[in-house]
Amino acid sequence: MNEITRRQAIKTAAFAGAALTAAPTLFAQTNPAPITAAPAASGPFTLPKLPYAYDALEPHIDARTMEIHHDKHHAAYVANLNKAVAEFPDFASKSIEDMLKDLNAVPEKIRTAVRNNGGGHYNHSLFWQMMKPGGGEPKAEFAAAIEQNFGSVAGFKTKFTEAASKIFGSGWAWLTLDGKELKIETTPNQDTPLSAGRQVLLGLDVWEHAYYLKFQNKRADYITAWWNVVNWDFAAERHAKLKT
Ligand code: MN3
Repeated sequence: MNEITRRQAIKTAAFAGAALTAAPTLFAQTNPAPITAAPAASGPFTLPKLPYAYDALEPHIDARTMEIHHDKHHAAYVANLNKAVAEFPDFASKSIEDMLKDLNAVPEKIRTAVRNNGGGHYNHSLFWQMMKPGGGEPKAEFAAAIEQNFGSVAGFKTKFTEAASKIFGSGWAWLTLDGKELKIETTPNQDTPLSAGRQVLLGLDVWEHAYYLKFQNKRADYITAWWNVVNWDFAAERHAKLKT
């Protein structure tokens, strides 16, 4: 191999290497979320896989936001939750639901960490399932329950939107189940209605990390877009299963 050919070969190899490095980011836009997306976080809790591709909710929720939200933010809650419970092996075998249902039973040293990171893990695990490509409208029994509690589905959407819009700073808007009754409520930070004895049927993350890349400060536009990807069937299944 002469010198010029050799240099050319090195250049070509370097270029090919660069292209390979860039490839996963490009393909991540269209392929399902890789199972190994989470940083290695040892402990009892694991990051659930997104139930659809990062770009599945486009154009309403953008792929880049979904990727960062799931792979970075949710993964960080899982890692920090594992870190917190590592010191308390007996306690660490509890389910996340049991921990959040009774925060007073959580060792005081890690109570805030479990409330924030455990809440973050629980809320986001449900949030991914509360959305789906194509969205739709509530059906049958669940639609009837919404009508009974809020007058109409449109009336429910208006009230929920208003509640989500008014949250000061970071938090969540929820449709919750309180016995048989449906309620709209909000929580700050990663607090979850489960800690107050209510089951969530539907939730909307209004932390800026959920919408800032695409919508910047325009939370109202994000909420409007979100209604197009609501997984009503998931909420209906929870309603049927959890109502008492
Ligand atoms: Mn979030």
